[in-house]
This record gives sequence, structure tokens and C-alpha cells, in this order.
Amino acid sequence: PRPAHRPIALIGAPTDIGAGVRGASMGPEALRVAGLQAALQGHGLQSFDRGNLSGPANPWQAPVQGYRHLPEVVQWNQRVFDAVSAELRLGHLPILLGGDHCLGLGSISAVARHCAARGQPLRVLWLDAHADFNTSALTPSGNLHGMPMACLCGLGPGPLTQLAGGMPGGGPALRAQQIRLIGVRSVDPGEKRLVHQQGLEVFDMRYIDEAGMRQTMQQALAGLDADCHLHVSFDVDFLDPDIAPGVGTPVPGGPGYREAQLCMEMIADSGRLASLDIVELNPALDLRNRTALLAVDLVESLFGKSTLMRVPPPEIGTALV
Ligand code: B3U
Ligand code: MN
Ligand code: MN
Repeated sequence: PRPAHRPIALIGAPTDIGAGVRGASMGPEALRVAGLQAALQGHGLQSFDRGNLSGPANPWQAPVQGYRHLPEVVQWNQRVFDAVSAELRLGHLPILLGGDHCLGLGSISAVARHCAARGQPLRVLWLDAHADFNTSALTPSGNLHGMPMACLCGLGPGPLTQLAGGMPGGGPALRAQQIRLIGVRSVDPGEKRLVHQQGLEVFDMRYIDEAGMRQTMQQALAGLDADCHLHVSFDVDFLDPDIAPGVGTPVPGGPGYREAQLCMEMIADSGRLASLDIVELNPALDLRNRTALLAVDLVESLFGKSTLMRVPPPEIGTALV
């Protein structure tokens, strides 16, 4: 069956260790309170809640050589790596409930290792207002949630680029051609140069405004092999802060409700979604759990809510093939 019909494993990682604002550590609980598991079950999907991982507390220290909390970030990511790897081995679809986005490193490293071992192609959609492509030399903050993409591409400190021993061949977890950044609208100056230099495919907000979400997603999903593993790393600050205020680093001008729904629906239509991160939700900054409820609504679309029984109008249906 489609990977999205596999049993789903929810893995909580309650930490804000890589963030510049406290509160993302409450993300997993807010998503549970918003009814994530019931929503998935409502679509006939089997799911297990694995509860929360544990890890070091947030010492709230200044950066050391360009990194804040590097040892703690390594520990959290090792635990995420192990938990995600275990679910993939069981044939489950892992959903990582963050936590801040530094955890995408552990999650995607596990996915990359799993795919490499099986010779399976992998594509990563990084939905985010930010590129998360900083290095210790470029970062304005030292916050590791601004660096996971770069680390996954091999640019970062050894313990993170070689997490859990690294890839079989010793190379980076990801190559630029496997990644699509979507929704980007805040990139630091040095980071901008690096993203360009690495040749990442970026669908920034200007592109989405000009081409529309439909063309953006068609391009971001183009050329997926029939057996491709599709990983979605959903930073909730991807969404416009007017609809999603519960994030630590909001940036105006993001996708609105309808655009975000279409984005998720088109990913669902690909039939290839096989792992997911939901990160950067910050309940301390939210309004009556509104952002968590929206995230759950969008995740329902990601798992096919609105595509059930849908017959596309012929002219659109043919264009989509
Ligand atoms: N690029 C900035 C801000 C940032 C990145 N990711 C988030 N914020 N969430 C930085 O600190 O690297
Ligand atoms: Mn991010
Ligand atoms: Mn972000």
C-alpha cells in the first residue's frame, strides 16, 4: 500500500534546545491536546503514540564557538535518530512531534540512512520561512535550529554531520538535489550565498506569489520515482503568522490557509509521504492552541483528508498527470 497507509508512530521530542525562544518544548503536548491522533484515526489510519523522548534540560547558555548548546543538541538528535530508525525498521511512518527544528537533523539522518541501506531514492520537502542553512561562521544567533539543513548537507560540526556514525559511504546525509525548500522568506546574508553555492532548489515566497502554490508543488514534487521515500519537514513558521501565531520566529508574508491546504493536498496526492516532522510549534506564544489545531487540520490534509473520493475536474486532472 501507499506509505501513508502504514501504521503511524507519533514520537514526542519536548525540547527547545536549538531555539532562540523558549516554549517549543511544549509542542508535542499541544499537538496531542489538539487531537492529532484522533484526527489520524478518523481517516482510518492506525497510529501509536510512543510518548515523549527524554533528553537534557535547556541550560540557556551563550554560544560557544558559534553554537548554543551543541552537546545537548547532539544528545537530543541521537535519541530522535534512534527512535525514528526503530519505527522505519518496523515499517511504520514516523511523525516527529517537536520540539524545535534542530531535531530535523536526527529525524532526516535516520531516514537517509534507512533509504541508503535499501537503495531507495529520498526526497525532502523543507517547509519553512527560513532556509535553516547557517553555519557557525554565518549564524547571527548561534541557535542550532537555524543550521540543520546545512548539517544534513555535510556543513557543520562533526558530531552532527556524522550523527550516529554517519552514512555508510561517509558522505553527507543529503545531497542538494534531494532537497526542496518551500516558503522561504527570511535568509541571513551569508546563508543566502551558501544556499546559492550549494545549488539548492528554493521556492521562496516571491516564487509562490508569482507562480502560485499549484505550480510550486508540481515542480517540487516533479520527477518522484514510484518507490521514492518522501520526507516532509514542516516548520510551523512556514505558515503566515496571521493564521499561525504560535511560533518563536514568525515572519510575515507566508502561505495562508488555502495555499497551505493545497500544499498539503498535493503532497498527499503524490502518494509517497513516508515520514514527517512537525516542529517549532510554540504553545507559550499561541492563542488558545489555535496554531496546534491548524497544524492538525493541515496534517489531516497531508494524509488525504480532502482527496478521499475526489474526482478532479478533467482539465485539471489531465494537466496534473
Ligand atoms: N536565520 C536565523 C533565524 C532562524 C532560523 N531558523 C529559525 N530562526 N527558526 C538564525 O538564527 O539562524
Ligand atoms: Mn526551521
Ligand atoms: Mn523557520
